Amino acid sequence: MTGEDIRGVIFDLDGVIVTTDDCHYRAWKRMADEEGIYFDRQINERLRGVSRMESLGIILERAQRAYSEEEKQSLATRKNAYYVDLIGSLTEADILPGALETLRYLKQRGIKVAIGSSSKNTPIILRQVGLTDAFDAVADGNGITHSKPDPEVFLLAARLLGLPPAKCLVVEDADAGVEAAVAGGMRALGVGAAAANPKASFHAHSLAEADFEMILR
Ligand code: B16
Ligand code: MG
Repeated sequence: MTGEDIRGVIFDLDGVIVTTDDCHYRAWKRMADEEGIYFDRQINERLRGVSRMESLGIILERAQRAYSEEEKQSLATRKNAYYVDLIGSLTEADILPGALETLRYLKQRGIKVAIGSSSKNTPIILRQVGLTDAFDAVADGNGITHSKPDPEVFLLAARLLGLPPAKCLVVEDADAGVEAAVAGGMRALGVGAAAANPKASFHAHSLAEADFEMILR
């Protein structure tokens, strides 16, 4: 399948444009340690692209007791405070290799670019790394009810770009995100942890290695 009719590229944020994945891990780890809940990097892999409350649900699978809804809200709020503190130190240096070059290349070819992220902290992250004005549209966790693998965030991004889903390519590092793209009728480029996802139409180790000339041919 070629990408000759791709008119817009929707980028996932965490793990594709910026290295916030380690901040998520450290914030969840601190909260889990304080609660005496076992949590490691392998479990953390299951949280990629998944919303904050759904991520908490996965972490609580290892809890020794049941938590009430109120307690769950409070744990999620605590984790987010740790996370917001950590992302306060992000700078342009945390933009992943190849991201800026890719954005420049796509703009030059007249391709529209958007963010499609599950994160409610998307505006803070974009501001921290100096990319607030780099996208034609931003769809994030603040504008949706269902997170990946539901296609809602990508369908919103496509609508904001004024493009039908079939003309959009999604770049994702999470299996849940690749599934969301396909469910929304879009093609996906799998990178990082999703580089081997068979549901993606294109694959690359990272954005730095993605061949957009080939993808858009
Ligand atoms: P927040 P993405 C996702 O971002 C992260 O991969 C996931 O780990 C996180 O739980 C989710 O955002 C929600 O983030 O707590 O900041 O709202 O990969 O969709 O850009
Ligand atoms: Mg991601």
